[in-house]
Amino acid sequence: MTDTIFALSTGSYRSAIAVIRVSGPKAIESFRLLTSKKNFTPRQGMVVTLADPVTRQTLDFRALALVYPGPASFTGEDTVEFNLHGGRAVIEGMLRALSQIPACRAAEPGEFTKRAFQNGKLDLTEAEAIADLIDAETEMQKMQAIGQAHGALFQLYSKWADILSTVLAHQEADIEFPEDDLPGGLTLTLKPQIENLRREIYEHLDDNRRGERLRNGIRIAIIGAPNAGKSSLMNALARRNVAIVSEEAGTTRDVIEVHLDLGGYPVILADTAGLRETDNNIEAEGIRRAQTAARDADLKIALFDGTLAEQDADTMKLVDENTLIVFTKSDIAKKQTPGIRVSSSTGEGIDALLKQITAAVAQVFRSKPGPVLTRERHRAALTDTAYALDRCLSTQAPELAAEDLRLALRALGSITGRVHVEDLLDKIFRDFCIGK
Ligand SMILES: Nc1nc2c(ncn2[C@@H]2O[C@H](COP(=O)(O)OP(=O)(O)O)[C@@H](O)[C@H]2O)c(=O)[nH]1
Ligand SMILES: [Mg+2]
Repeated sequence: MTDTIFALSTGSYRSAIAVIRVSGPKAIESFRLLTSKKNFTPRQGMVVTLADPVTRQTLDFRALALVYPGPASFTGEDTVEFNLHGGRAVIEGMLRALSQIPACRAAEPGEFTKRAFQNGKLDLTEAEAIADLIDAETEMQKMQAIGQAHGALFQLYSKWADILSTVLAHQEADIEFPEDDLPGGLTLTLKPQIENLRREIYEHLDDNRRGERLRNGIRIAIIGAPNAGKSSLMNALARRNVAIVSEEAGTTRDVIEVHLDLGGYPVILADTAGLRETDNNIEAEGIRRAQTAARDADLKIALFDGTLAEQDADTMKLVDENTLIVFTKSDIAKKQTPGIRVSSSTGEGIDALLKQITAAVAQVFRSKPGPVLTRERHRAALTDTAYALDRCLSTQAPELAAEDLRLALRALGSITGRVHVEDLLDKIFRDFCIGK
């Protein structure tokens, strides 16, 4: 018999309300024990006084309890939600009382959602989307998570799995009842479907990793010579003093990062050590880190000191098509420079620069419509699927073609956790009238 699990579902201690959720075969009994009520109205808030079943001590007064009998609950099991007063002692007392009910224990991280998956309430991509929604810090992260939670990926992958399983069924039938001596491998009439599917998968994979980048944040590195004004610009963009500013060259050594929300996109902005030749070991390590940050960045902001006649050659070497070129210290620069001019001292050009950065970031995500894969896990499984289809299309043996289709289905099914090849074959052959 499964354990009954419970956990505090709301955030940290001390809030107006705290929600404790209980799920499993003993959930309804826990409601009865703690409230001394015999009856309940399903899915309707009930005002209750909670008392420790053993000591009869009051745990909370005028709490709210909701009972969701399974399977019509999030986990699919009997579930009870207690809305308590959010004080530390109330919560601790309640958790202790629950832990003393036999076969009840504290839930492990993610265990409610795991049970929802195991009971067929959602697929793995939807479960991952719930985690992403809870972690979402910006609007676009939220929208991506909601799209996935609504089953955007699940529907796409299920559609592909249906195509694959139908083709596989026909291939199996052709092996069982071969028609004359047609060429080997995948049956000719089935080929176009697999070629289309394979193309769709490769197009879906060719997405500039934007789903993963949106989950993890877009990396932007500020690079430039010592004293170009990198740390000053970082502080101006972040609107707070995160990096030390000094006229002493070589002040910044570690890569300093701030998280920004630009137009709903999550951005990790990194200030780096100035690029130059140095004998100082610590500074040299800082410069190595700056170069790594520049290499890993989705976008670079290359700073040139607007008061200098020459543009720094080390910085110039790192400029590519994903680089914004910015001239600093416009308040004291005499020379008229082309491109973006900013002053971190007066704030001139900072808003314009922010707009340009936001536009460049939005550009990264501009793309064809349709659901986006959001995890390396999805990418790896889809790559396996596509490779299996490559092999399926090139083999000369019908049995090997069928085996490759089966491998493709299995890889695809591992993304949603829903498709099991054997179940599918059973299902398909049941309405296939093969015993004719
Ligand atoms: N007048 C003026 N001075 C600036 C500006 N930005 C930076 N500085 C000065 O330039 C020096 C180097 O700045 P810092 O931000 O530490 O440069 P970093 O080495 O590239 O990080 C400091 O003395 C700053 O006060 C600016 O926009 N205008
Ligand atoms: Mg600096």
